[in-house]
Amino acid sequence: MGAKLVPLGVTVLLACLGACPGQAGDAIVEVRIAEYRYEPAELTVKVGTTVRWTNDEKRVSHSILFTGPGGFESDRFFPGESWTRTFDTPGSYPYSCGPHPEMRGLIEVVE
Ligand SMILES: [Cu+2]
Repeated sequence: MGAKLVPLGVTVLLACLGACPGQAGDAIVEVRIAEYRYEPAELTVKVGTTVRWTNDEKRVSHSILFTGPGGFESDRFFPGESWTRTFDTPGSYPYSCGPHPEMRGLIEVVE
């Protein structure tokens, strides 16, 4: 019995190493940052989702500055680096970039 369950668990784990869009909880959704833009700029995710922003620029650093209530700014992160946040509460999370306020994004977190 147990011998049959283990391979299934391994298969599920491998399948979700990247992103598991549309799956509730424990998923990672990627946002790429390039040419002073967040791509995608707007995302809707389920509660429990982790969003990972990756800096794909050549030389400029960026941050994620949440501008809503209780907002805060991430550390600046450089090309090749990433920053993650897990969203455990439904709501609307607008953000911009600390050093580049013209960069805008939005995470909508739903049940
Ligand atoms: Cu920036």
